[in-house]
Formats: sequence, structure tokens, C-alpha cells
Amino acid sequence: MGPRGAALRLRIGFISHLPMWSPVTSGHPMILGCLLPRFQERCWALSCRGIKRIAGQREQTEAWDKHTSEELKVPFARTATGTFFQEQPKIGNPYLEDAFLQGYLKAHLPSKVLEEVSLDLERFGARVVAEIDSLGRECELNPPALQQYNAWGQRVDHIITCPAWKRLKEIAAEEGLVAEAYERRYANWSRVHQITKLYLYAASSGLFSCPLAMTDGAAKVIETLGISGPLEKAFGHLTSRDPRKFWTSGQWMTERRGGSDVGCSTETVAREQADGTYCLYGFKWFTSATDADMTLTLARIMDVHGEVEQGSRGLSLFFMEVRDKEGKLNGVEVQRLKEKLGTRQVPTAELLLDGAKAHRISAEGRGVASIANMLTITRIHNVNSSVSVMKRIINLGRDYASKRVAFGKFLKDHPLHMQTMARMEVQRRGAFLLLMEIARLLGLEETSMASERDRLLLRLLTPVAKLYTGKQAIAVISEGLECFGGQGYMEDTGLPVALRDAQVLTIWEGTTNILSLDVLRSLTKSQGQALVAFFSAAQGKVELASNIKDLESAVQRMQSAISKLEEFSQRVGSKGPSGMELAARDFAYTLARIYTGALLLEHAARPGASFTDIFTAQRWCTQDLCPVATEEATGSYNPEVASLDTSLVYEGSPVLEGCNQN
Ligand code: MFK
Repeated sequence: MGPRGAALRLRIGFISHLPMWSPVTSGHPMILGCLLPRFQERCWALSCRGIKRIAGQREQTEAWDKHTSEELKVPFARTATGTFFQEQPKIGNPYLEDAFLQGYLKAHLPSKVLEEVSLDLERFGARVVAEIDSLGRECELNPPALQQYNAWGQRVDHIITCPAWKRLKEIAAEEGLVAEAYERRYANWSRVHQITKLYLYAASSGLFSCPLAMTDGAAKVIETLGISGPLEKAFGHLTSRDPRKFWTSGQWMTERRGGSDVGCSTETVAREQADGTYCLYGFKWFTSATDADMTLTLARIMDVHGEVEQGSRGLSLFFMEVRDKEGKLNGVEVQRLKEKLGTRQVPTAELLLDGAKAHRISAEGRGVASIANMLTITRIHNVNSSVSVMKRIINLGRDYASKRVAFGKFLKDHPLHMQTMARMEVQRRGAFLLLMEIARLLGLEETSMASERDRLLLRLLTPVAKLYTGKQAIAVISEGLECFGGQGYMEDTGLPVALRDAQVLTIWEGTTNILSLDVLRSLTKSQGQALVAFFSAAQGKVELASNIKDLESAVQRMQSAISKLEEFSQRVGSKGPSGMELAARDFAYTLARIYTGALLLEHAARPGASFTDIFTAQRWCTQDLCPVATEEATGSYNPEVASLDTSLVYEGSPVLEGCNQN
């Protein structure tokens, strides 16, 4: 025990000799109130041992009193909880505190657009801190509930959401979080503006980002199909800035048989009515944000004999309003709300469609192809959420590191802690540039300014980014929670929810493997041209950095990875999609790492780049940039290895024994 400890023990020892009658005259009344019973307890024990007043005791008592008041400063003696309280981490303005984001916008936006957009983002960033972040937390603390019956036994299926959720809807309209993309006031840069705003917003939004993703997706589908008939009104609502008019949309695709193989799993049928509308009958197993005003959904049209066409080609796309003018559900019964690991803020439900009145909005049998536009947008929102939550946990972590002391210094002064956080930040920066690249390409496409290469890249990079950033987000948030020690595991800090919520990012809107196969689909559909576009774009960006000394080795590593990928693609790609299937995930990861590396190099090579931009590119390029070649070299894609994979998974399981017997 050190001298401080010894002194403490002495002083505590002194207190224990205080007589019962010792008047305690100083100190804060509240604190004394807490302490008195403890002193009295001790003193009672002493008194029983026969301690008596003696001559000169008055002076002694005064001395004791003096000591007593000093003793009140002893940790844990005055209060039950001690005197140290860790200052809590806080988020700052997510725009002003993001130098990397500002650097990106400065490098890309025309100066007039930059000026206006920066002002808007600074203002909006302040609103995120002052208002949106706490509303998001309220949504987490007050999850939605389902009231199925009213007091008089009537079925009402009312989804109750908290006031904060409703307020977030109003704010989304006021801020034009969907509208911005369709008004196009900054032409092709409108998407970058909108997505940057969503990037500041998503992680603080209590998952209101989810209905907004689907709302944006629905608006995109409608715009693509043509804004006419009942869709005209819907489009006006979806893209309104007026909170009283603003609608959100659902995306009801998943049924009991599953949400991946939509073509085989959709059982919902549509019966045409005399007026040309349809009535839908089916069961939707996972409908996010079921409090939405409208939805897009898939169903099979029944012919006059009651027959439907199976498979993907039997699916058509329908639009329906969820409630009628009186607010009654439109042929929909809410069976129950889903019990989810995270995203509990979002009212996700199981729904029975029992004669829901709907409008067919795609050609018959073109349901999947038509809803694909919605998937593109919701997948981009998914990327946005992934990057946004990474940013939030890192921002909180770095604030905490400047307030938390351990082993004699702030966490930020421990190099190992900073190394950990820097690795997280490299992931966030890479993911951010990939998000912005997709936003840029989408903006070009929507204003008819995209080249064929831009269009192919957008198609290819969307699933690549969705699958890769979802994994990054889970890893970064998990690491991020560790940065707070045990507090990162405590629900009432509001930190663990980020990890629970992040797990969905790799699941909904297509799992990692489904999206890896979608990457192959984009190559097949474009007859390999999407990959040609990829190589030419990535190579062009890497070349921009080739004359910068500090980036020399990063450029070399990138060029080597691109060559390896080209060789791999020629070798394995010639075998067709089935030959590629086993490599699909590693292939997609490779595309993500190479393209992100190219973006980081381009960013680091621009005039005015900072030394941290250069360092970020260097760090990114130290990892295996071509995992698909590495895995191929180890034989991972040989057919016999595939069979070994199955044996490895099922060893000891009756499933494999059953297979062997057959
Ligand atoms: C923060 C974010 C919040 C987001 C919240 C959203 C909550 C909503 C929750 C959900 O609904 S989760 C469920 C979401 N479900 C999916 O994401 C579906 C996953 N499965 C797939 O993506 C499958 O790959 C797919 C259903 C598309 C497979 O269907 P098919 O019918 O076997 O596909 P096929 O035959 O290859 O393609 C049919 C057409 O669609 C083709 O066009 P064509 O007929 O003109 O040739 C394809 O090119 C086109 N297509 C398919 N995927 C496409 C696409 N077009 C563009 N982009 C794509 N990704």
C-alpha cells in the first residue's frame, strides 16, 4: 500500500473511534443525511464497548469535529458512489467534425454548389446533434407496439409508434431527405447532396433511415416506370417537403418461404377486378416499417381458371395504399410484430393480405425486374447506414479517448489505442468514398449524364458496396464498443444498440452470398462489360497517384492486385457463372478492396490532399487486395474442396450420415 493508501486507512481508523454523541456540524445537509446512519451505527457499537466522556473532552470533540468535516472528503465515506464520474462521450456536429467528408466535397462539387451544400450540411449537422440524435434514442427506448383489438373487441391492428418516430417523419419531410434527390436543384450533384445529408442523419435517426430508404426506392421505381395514374399522387406524397403531405413507403417482398429466392418463394396472388384494379391475397413475412402509407409488393396474377404462373416470370409489381381515407387498413391484417435482434425501433410485421386493393404498375411478369430499381436504392441506403454508423461510433470513441484516463493518461495518449482507432477510421474512410462514388454515379444516371461505363459501374458497385460495407460496419462497431471498455456493453449508455442494429445490414436487402451472386448476374447480363468498366475506372484512378513518391508502394500493390484479378477473371470467368459461383464472395470482396483502394489513392493524389489522406491510402493497401487469387492458389474453388467443405460442416451430423447412406 502506498503513502496515500496508508493515510486513508489511518483516517478511516480515526473515524471509527468517533463517539456516538459527536455533533456533526458542518458539511452539506444532503450528504450528512446519507452519512449519519452509518456513523451512528459505528458509534453505537463503540458506545456499547463502554467509552465514556472524560475531562478535556470538549476540546477533543472539537478536534474530532474538525477532523470529521475533513473526513467527509474521503472517497466512498461520504456517499455510496464515490466522487469520480466518467464524463460521457458526446457527438459533435457530424459535418463540421468530418474533415474527410469536407475534403471530398471540396474536391468534387462545383464551387457554387459546394457553397450552398456546405451551409446546408453545417446547419443540418447542428440539428442532428440538437434534435435528431435524442429523438433516435427515444425511438430505441419506446419501441412500437401492436394493438390488435380495441376495448370493444373489434379488430383494429393499430401499430402504435412513439411521438419521436412521428417527429422524425416530419423532420425527414422538412429536410427534404427524399425530395432532394428528385428536385435535382444541383443537377447531377443532387444525389451527392442528399446522400451526404443521409450520411449525417442515419446513425442518429433511430432507424427512421429504414422507411426513408424504401420511400426513396418507391419514388425511384415510380419515376422509372412513369409518373401517371394513381402513381402521380403517390409520387407527389413521397417527394413532398410538407410534413402533412409526406408519405413513407414499404417494400413487401419476403414471404414465409424466404426473401432471397423471391421468384420461387412468392405465393401471393392477385385477382383482377372489373375496374382494372386487383385484390391481393397472401402472407408477407417481413414487412419493414409497416406504419408506412403505401407499399410496393409482388404477386402472381390469377387467370380466369384460378391458375398462376410459377417462378420469377409469374411475378408482377403492385402498388397499394396501406389504409383507406378513414384510416382503416386496406384488406390487411397485422398478425404480429417481429421479435428482432436489433432495429426494434422499426415496426416490422407479419401481414395477411386478404383482398388488399392494389394497382398493377409493371408489365405482367416483369415484377422482379421492375422492383430491382427499388433494390438498388435501398441497397445504397444500406451502404449509407453502414458508413454512417461507423462514423458515429468512431466519433464517440475519439471523444471518449480524450476524456477517459487509464494508467495515468488519456486513452488518446496510448499509441496502441490510437492504432486500433486508426484502423477503424481507415475502414470508414474507404467505405465513405465508395458510398460517394455510387452517389456520384447515380446522380449522373438520373440526369442523363452517365456514360455507358458509369451505368455499368453503378450496377456492379451497388451490390459490391452493400455486401462489403455491411461487414465492415459490424467489425468496426464491435471494435468500437471495446473502445469504451465495459461501458460499451451497457445498454443504458446507448452504445450496444449500434451493434445489434448493424447485424441487419448484412442480412436485409440481400445477404452477402445473394449479393455476391448478384455481382455475377451483373457481369453475365453485361456480357462481361461491367468488369471491363471496373478495370478501366480502377486503373485510371490508380494512375493518378503513380507519380507521388509517398504512394509508390501502395500503387505497386494495387497494380499487382489488379493484374492478379484480371488473370483470375480470364481463367475462371471463361468457365461461366457456374465456374465462378464458389469464388463469388471472395471475388466480390476483391472488387470492393481494389475499387476502394483506387478511390483512396485518387483522393490522396488530388491537389491539397492532407498527409492523413496519403496515410489512409497507404494503410488500406497493406491488406490482401486480391483475396480471390489467394484463395484460388490454396485450391479453395476446386470441386473436391467444395465436397470437403460439406464434410467439415456436417461431420458427426445425422444429415451427412443420411446422405452417405443414400
Ligand atoms: C438502411 C436500409 C434500410 C433498408 C430497409 C429495407 C427493408 C426491407 C426489408 C426487405 O424487404 S428484405 C428482402 C429484400 N429482398 C431482396 O433483397 C431480394 C434478394 N434476392 C435477390 O436480389 C435475388 O437475386 C433476386 C430476387 C433478384 C433473384 O430473382 P430472379 O428472378 O431469380 O432474378 P433474375 O431472373 O436473374 O432477374 C430477373 C430480372 O431482374 C432480370 O432482368 P431482365 O428480365 O430484364 O433480364 C435481371 O437483370 C433483373 N435484376 C435482378 N437483380 C437486379 C436486376 N436488375 C438490376 N439490379 C439488380 N440488382
